[in-house]
Amino acid sequence: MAGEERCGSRQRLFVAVDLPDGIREGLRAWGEAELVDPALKPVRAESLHVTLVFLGHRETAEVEEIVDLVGGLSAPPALMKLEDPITLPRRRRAALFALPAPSPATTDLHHGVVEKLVEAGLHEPDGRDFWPHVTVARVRSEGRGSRRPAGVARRPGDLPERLKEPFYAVRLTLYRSVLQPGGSRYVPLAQVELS
Ligand code: 2AM
Repeated sequence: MAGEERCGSRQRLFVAVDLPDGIREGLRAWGEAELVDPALKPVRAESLHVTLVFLGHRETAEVEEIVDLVGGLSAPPALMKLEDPITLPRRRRAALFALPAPSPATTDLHHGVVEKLVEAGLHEPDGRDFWPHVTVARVRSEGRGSRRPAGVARRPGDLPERLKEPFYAVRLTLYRSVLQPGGSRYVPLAQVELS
């Protein structure tokens, strides 16, 4: 994905809420059946997450401070649920497929983490509303010099009811995004259990 690579010595960071293993496994099985259109690049099961705060590219000294701050956070488990896939952007050709993940607890957690990062001078919010979601696939570009997303003929079907039951997210992780052949890998730099 564009912009995933390291910029000089800087690292691309984000804080995420991890999904329980059972949910990731369910989404992997659903994705194997539904994210099959050749235009789709499914997100690997181990990389599925809800982005809590996107931090962009950061210098090494800042990365250390962010690791310390995130490692010292505490919060209760966040109740959330997943909804059927939607496409973004809404009015143009789909560039990604995501599962909305409505969760007041995760929204509270987002505001709390943002506040702590801002207080520490480690983050400037972009002013956009927080929208909890799980990106399950991105769409390849049409190719031949065009960056427009390719058309998706076989759109993913709905989630099974089992995957729409509420569940608790139990971990918060600071990730570094590293571009590798075959897609970005997310390397955990700090992790806290929500308890
Ligand atoms: P997405 O799931 O909506 O694509 C790592 O790239 C994570 O950071 C992804 O989950 C991605 O969210 C999120 N991300 C990437 N660029 C972002 C941006 N400019 N603003 C907010 N989140 C971003």
